[in-house]
Amino acid sequence: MKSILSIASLGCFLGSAYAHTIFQELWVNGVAQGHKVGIRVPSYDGPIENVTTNDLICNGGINPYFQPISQTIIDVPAGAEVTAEFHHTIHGKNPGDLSDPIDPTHKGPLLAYLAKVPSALQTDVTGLDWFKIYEDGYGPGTQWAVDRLIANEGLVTFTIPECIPAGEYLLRVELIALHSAFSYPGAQFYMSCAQIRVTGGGNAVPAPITHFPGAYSGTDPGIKLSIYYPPVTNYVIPGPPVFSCNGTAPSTSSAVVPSSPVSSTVAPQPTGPTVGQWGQCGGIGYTGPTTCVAGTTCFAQSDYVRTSLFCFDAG
Ligand SMILES: *[C@@H]1O[C@H](CO)[C@@H](O)[C@H](O)[C@H]1NC(C)=O
Ligand SMILES: *[C@@H]1O[C@H](CO)[C@@H](O)[C@H](O)[C@H]1NC(C)=O
Ligand SMILES: [Cu+2]
Repeated sequence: MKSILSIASLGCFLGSAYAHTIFQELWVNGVAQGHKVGIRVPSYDGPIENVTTNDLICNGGINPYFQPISQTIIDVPAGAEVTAEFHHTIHGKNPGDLSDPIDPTHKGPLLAYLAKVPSALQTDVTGLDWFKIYEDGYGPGTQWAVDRLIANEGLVTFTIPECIPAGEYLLRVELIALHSAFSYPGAQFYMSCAQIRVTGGGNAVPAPITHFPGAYSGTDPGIKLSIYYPPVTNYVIPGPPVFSCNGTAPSTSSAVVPSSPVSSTVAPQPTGPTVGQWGQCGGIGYTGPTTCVAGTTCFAQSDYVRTSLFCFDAG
């Protein structure tokens, strides 16, 4: 029960309840469009964890939409810079909340997709043709996209391609938290869809097209992985490559997937001390041993205990 005491010492974090996040405001060329305006925001900040459910499209299923759903469509000139603003709860920025915009353990990538729609206000979001317009994963160094989001106080900025046809679109901005992604389900998907009207534009046919659900699988290397051990060296962002008006450019993160030569020799075993069951094996500021004793896995047991990792039973 010693482990319980060490967990209890994290009490200052336990009080912040769930440490999730919501994309809840859109900026266009540096101008904020209003809190919850033009975005289908869930009223609860919990994650979607099932990659085959329709809730993965625009949220709002198990996390019912804030009511009334905004009937605003945000005008966005093609080629504009847009900024998605994330916060821990639907109530917006809270500088006193250590988990705003998201708890720092919730490391992972940020992605954005567009789908052209007859009406950005249509309620049915199934069966749409999505293309990816932005992704940010891991690196340089050990920085995740989420680390950059936190440093930017919840803001992530990217460009709406200047060549896409004018018209109404849903803009799906997504954060994937990987702190529990060592098994599936485990990765946490946080997304909202903004309702936009692209003006100007061109006549490009965006590609490749993907679908939600369908874009992700529970076995994708970017969805089922341990981000703690072995250290991540080459994170593969899930989903298709990013569409670019210059032609589809390979993602910087996924371009260098090693063709892992299979060796018949036994993989080198990590050296150094082994952490016993329930022992601490990682977390913010932790510098001790990270190898768990056989039969246990290093992870944060729940969102209540997010800032330290312990060797829990692998099963
Ligand atoms: C995931 O969603 C699909 C589609 O709604 C459903 O059939 C399946 O049971 C869900 N899986 C879990 C583990 O909830
Ligand atoms: C596309 O072209 C623009 C303008 O030349 C350039 O700034 C941008 O970096 C290019 N993007 C890619 C992905 O090659
Ligand atoms: Cu969370």
